[in-house]
Amino acid sequence: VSAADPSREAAARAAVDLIEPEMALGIGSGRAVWKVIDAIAERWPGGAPVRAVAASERTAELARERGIPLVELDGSIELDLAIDGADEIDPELRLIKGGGGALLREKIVISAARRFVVVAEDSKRVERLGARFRLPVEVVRFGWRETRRRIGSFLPDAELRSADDDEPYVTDEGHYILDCLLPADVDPDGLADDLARLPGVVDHGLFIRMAEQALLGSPDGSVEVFKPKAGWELA
Ligand code: A5P
Repeated sequence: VSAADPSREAAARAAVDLIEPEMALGIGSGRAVWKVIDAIAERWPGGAPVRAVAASERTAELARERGIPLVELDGSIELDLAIDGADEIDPELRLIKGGGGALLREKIVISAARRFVVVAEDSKRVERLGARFRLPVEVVRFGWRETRRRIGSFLPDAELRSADDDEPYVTDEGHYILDCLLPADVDPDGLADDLARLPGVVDHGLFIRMAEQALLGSPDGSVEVFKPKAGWELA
């Protein structure tokens, strides 16, 4: 599924230490959480004593292969812990996610969980969101060029994401993704509100005041538990 990366593997092992028997888990998508799935299977070779909701088809497939029982978000289940990766992490533990295209389901799964822990390589830390990564914005296909025009009033550089065959990339929920360059002076909180108000925008890759901590792995196998500064509150 993914190339070996000691930073990612260290973070994944640390995440498994947070899992207790009988927990209902939310499992996101991406290389780091796929390593978490491997680490769960190593920890409980006879089958993990947990239930999990998967945020992407790929994650669901891998979880099934590794013997992790899957459940649906049926409106009654409350998840004890969501574990997911990130593309960028800023000093306030605000995230950009969606590099793998699963941001919408990821946000739904994370929102259904009491706690959300990020699993990532330490190299995902940035001083400001957008420093290295474009912000994915998921839009409905109908009138997407008009939606892009309207997003352009605050994010003028928005590229339609392509799949390997050069056709537009389509998410698990059947939408397109616009990858948007963030201006250096962007206010992520204000931007999240502006995007949420636009018709045609389904969701965006800003995950703000959602994570309680990030487990950040380094190439030497060490893991830093990163929490935002005091005075900061979960939404
Ligand atoms: C998937 O859509 C993303 O939100 C991932 O969580 C993010 O891209 C991190 O993925 P990696 O662990 O593969 O870097």
